[in-house]
Amino acid sequence: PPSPPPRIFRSKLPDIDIPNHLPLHTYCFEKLPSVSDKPCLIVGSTGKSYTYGETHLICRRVAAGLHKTGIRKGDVIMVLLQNSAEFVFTFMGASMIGAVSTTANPFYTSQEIHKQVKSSGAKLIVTHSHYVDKLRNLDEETRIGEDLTVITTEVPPPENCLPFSALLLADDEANSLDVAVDVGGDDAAALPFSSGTTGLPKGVVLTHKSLITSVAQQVDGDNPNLYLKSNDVVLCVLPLFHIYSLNSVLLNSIRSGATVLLMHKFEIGALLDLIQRHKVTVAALVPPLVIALAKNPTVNSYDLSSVRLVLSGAAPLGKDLEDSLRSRLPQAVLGQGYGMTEAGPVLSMSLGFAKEPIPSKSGSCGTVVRNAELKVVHLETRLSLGYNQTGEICIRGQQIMKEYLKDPEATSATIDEEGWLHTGDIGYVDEDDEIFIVDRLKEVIKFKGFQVPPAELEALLISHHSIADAAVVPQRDEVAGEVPVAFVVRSNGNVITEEDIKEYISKQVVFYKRLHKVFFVPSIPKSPSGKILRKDLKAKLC
Ligand code: AYL
Repeated sequence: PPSPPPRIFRSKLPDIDIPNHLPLHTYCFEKLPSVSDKPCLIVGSTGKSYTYGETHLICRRVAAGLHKTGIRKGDVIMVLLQNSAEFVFTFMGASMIGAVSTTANPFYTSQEIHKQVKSSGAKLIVTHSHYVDKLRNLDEETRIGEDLTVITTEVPPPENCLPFSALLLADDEANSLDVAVDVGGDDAAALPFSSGTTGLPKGVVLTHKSLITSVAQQVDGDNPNLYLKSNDVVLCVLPLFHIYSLNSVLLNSIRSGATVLLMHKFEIGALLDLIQRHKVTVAALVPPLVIALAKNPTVNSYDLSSVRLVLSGAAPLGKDLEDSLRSRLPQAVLGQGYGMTEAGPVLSMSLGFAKEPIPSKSGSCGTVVRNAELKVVHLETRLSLGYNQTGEICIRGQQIMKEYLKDPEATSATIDEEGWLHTGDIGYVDEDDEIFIVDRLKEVIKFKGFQVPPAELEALLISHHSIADAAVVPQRDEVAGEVPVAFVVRSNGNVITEEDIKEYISKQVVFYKRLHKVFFVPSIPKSPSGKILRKDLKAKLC
């Protein structure tokens, strides 16, 4: 019999017209004339601020500068920066000439950076001077200053690198260049990396259209789902190289004419001081930062009464934690956003943040964003389910990624012929249309909201001559949410120890991918097709 029509969940807010034919920067700076003199960026560590007018002008100068170094439409540049004004100038400047920014964690090891440079095809990297050593000898073919342009934000730049000021062409040059490129719509704007539902990190092609749609779904319309005002001061402590902060903090704020307070790293004292000093009104956090705000005793010595809205996302936020933060910040609306890099990224958000708010329950991820469709499908039958029935969450709309870069197979395993993106998350929608995530079907491990792809660690483990087979799975952790642990089969006669293995991995990966435990086993349980039975391994941890 023909399958019944899917049960589709929609926002309670009406659809709106989204000008997603525009280039991203044009859309974000659309209200420039009315906010030109208002602060756009404040650098937390120095207090330096840039008005909207200044920010836009510097972005244009950087656009012209990138063009002068040979970057053209469709070229990829890597933004390897901590949160800084230069991050914003580079990302927006690249957009203006149709270049694509691949963002990466500056704490990555040389090896991790190398993989992303190769896979993205980046021709230019903007970074801090002290990370340049990690870029030297990426491989024999990639020489700094020859095959790869490296720009540093500090002066003087290290050998063969250029200073950021080299990008800042004079105003008249920037104006005359008027890099008349035709960009927007289906052209790529951002290329974050994500392992998605399985395997190694892949480039996620987010177009001008997808990013504009996502931002509009959050902050546009007469009754925006996330109501940001031009007098808001939005805390930007989450790293901009991750799509959560890039989209929901930076792009949303610029579109709304709000002020972005940049913090280059998290430190509780500095954070509290900045919130108090700059009267932060909106804070985007991840659960470990919610824990810090809810539990750290120093919080009581600061005046945080300016905070009116706290958004948590990227990992599950327990009801108890949400409730304890609520008692610390009674004046603020707390709620969650649920996103996935591939989904553009936001799938749902609390309507408690709307201009005309509808409160959401503790533990809920809010309601699907407007101009999008969400369904929950049965894990075996793939049929779509109704209220309160648990299954895989799927999303459809113009905000989702175009594709995985140069990986049609992974793309079609994630987005089906009808345009539904399969998240690999397990959840349900309750009778008030609120979304609850209860589990994860996909293999990715989330350490404080950062992705740890097991396949990446397994490949490293298996490359060791003393290891015959390996599997990496998440273990629950009070603070980080999850930490990676490994099951390892030693190869014949080898006596490699847990410490040897941990050290072997930690030399090659960023801190949050480090193994917390190694268990030696005689074999890795696998399905007849060779897939690791992760559930069985996870069960051993309880
Ligand atoms: P990625 N609750 C539970 N799990 C979550 C949540 C949440 N609120 N948000 C994200 N996840 C998990 O690609 C989920 O498994 O993007 C999802 O598939 O690094 C995975 O994290 C995606 O991880 C926002 C709010 C963006 C959140 C985001 C998340 C981006 C994380 C914009 O406003």
